[in-house]
Amino acid sequence: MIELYTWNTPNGRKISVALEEMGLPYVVKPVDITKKQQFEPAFLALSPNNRIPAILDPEGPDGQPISVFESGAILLYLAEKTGRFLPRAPRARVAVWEWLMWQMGGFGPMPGQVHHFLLQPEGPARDYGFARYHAETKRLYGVLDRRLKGRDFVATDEEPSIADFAILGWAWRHERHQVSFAEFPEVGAWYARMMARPATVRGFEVALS
Ligand SMILES: N[C@@H](CCC(=O)N[C@@H](CS)C(=O)NCC(=O)O)C(=O)O
Repeated sequence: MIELYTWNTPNGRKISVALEEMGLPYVVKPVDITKKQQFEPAFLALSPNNRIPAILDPEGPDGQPISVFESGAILLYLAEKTGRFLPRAPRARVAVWEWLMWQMGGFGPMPGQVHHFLLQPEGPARDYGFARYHAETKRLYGVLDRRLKGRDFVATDEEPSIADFAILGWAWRHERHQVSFAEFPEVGAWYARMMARPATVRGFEVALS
């Protein structure tokens, strides 16, 4: 069974959602990042960047165990393993890569900075950091909103892809980074569509901490 090393965060939720959607059996191994467990040698052996999530698949390529860190790499690995949520047709496949990389490079790091600055003591440094990253986060929501116009899913037509799972993990925290779906109605409709999927709901409900 796949071991999922994780915590209850947006990047962690991407993988529990994907595992549930793919119907893969897994066991959660909580890594309490509030207690610095991500720096313990056993975890660093799986995830040298001391970040969750990571997985250990006892039945990797050639039937041998493999560990994977970085949520985008994990999503690609699981999609390749199962043949699900990553189309084979080249154009559709490239669209999934694009939106997965868009999430990994921006729609995660930017709202993550908003969360960081909101926890700082009040003052000019907090105000500057919040204004900068909140504006960039809202710009990204605007990009997503325009992309979703006339589409059910971010990169694919018939069913969601791993790009939807990746983006959903962060959209799940929209209130925390102070973004209202009233301003981004296409994102709000997509979010409701994704959250109506029983497997996705299970991915958000499973205890990760
Ligand atoms: N690019 C990484 C980011 C992972 C990441 O930032 N994880 C956070 C929780 S969401 C973490 O483990 N933080 C612990 C730390 O900063 O030491 C991925 O997508 O997997």
